[in-house]
Amino acid sequence: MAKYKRILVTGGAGFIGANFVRYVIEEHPEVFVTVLDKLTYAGNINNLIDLPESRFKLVIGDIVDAELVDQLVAETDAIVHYAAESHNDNSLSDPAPFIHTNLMGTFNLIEAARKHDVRFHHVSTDEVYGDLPLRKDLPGRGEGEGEKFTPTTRYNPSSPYSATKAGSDMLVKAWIRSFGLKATLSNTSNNYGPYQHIEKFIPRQVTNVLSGVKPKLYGNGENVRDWIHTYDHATGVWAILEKGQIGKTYLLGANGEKDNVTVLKTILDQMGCDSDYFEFVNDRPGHDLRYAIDASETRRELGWQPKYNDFENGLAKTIKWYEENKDWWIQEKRDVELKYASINR
Ligand code: NAD
Ligand code: TDX
Repeated sequence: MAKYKRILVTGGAGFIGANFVRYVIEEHPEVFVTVLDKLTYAGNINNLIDLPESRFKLVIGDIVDAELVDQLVAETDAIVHYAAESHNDNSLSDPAPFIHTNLMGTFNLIEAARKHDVRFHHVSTDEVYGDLPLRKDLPGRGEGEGEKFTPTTRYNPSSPYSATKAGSDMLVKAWIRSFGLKATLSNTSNNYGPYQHIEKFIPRQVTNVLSGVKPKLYGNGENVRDWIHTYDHATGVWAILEKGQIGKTYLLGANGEKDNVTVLKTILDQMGCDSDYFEFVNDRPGHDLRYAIDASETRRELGWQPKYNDFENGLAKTIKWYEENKDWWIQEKRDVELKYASINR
């Protein structure tokens, strides 16, 4: 039986939030989910439209709206906070919405959680730790070695996005210590899977191929990301909500380190394209080199295990989803690419 029967999920119409809502509705029949989502460009009502009305409600609104948040938190047992401005490139061209949502929004939610003494889970990113050196740059280090992020790694964010996520983590940590907020945090590596906005790396390249456009690789393609399937992120957050220790930070990752050029060549291979069917474009300013998560403590303590341990298999399913759900992304494709073209990326 689930510990919390009424859950408020912020950002539940976005990529990871919607996958979490779908997981809860499928796997935990006793739970009722309320989604609070502003439906920004990244939120999509179609991510939830097929879910049963008896199990969930969508409230369209801003997490910065104190009155609305207070009202919703008063009638909930736990909050899982996904809502955020989430794209690094956008944070470089216009940081203001990141300050609004990631900082002011989180502040507003933890104030309401404190007032109503409600359990709070804060969803964050490994980007708060900054980046790690590429393995090849480490003298004497080979494949499978090199430092990874742990829950005690010093915060060192690089972009406006990651700085606001770091700030939101700090707010939650301060509210835990100073006000006894019943909160946990999770810092997770790069997610992939269905319903991811086509501005992000994997869906952008898959939909480029499907649109007859060459995929675009930033810089030299050597940057490394540590991929986890969004389903595994959902089960990890659920395990923390149910069994996590109040006040603690948990790292979620699936040992999925790959450099961008390798991921792209796997996509090209799986989609039947030549391995050189892509172009290098301008690099992202301040582009983090490498992320890598050490999730061993989370696995040990909570007994959580990712299901998608075979990245190629998870990627193939993800590609198939974009192939089968063209209606979901096709209308936005032109605008997303025009925006990238304006910054030569
Ligand atoms: P996303 O951009 O796909 O979705 C964000 C959702 O939040 C959208 O539905 C949007 O409408 C909503 N939202 C934005 N501003 C809002 C506001 N002011 N009020 C209410 N709703 C608002 O993002 P995502 O990739 O699903 O990321 C979700 C969370 O997970 C974020 O907190 C992000 O920092 C974190 N995270 C993401 C990744 C990743 O790889 N994408 C990895 C680790 C952590
Ligand atoms: O067209 C592209 N070409 C390219 O080479 C795009 C969009 C990206 N890239 C590179 C940049 C990164 O090295 O691919 C890598 C992944 O890029 P993104 O999908 O933009 O993700 P990233 O910047 O790593 O951040 C993601 O993971 C951590 C999420 O967007 C964040 O919300 C999360 O916190």
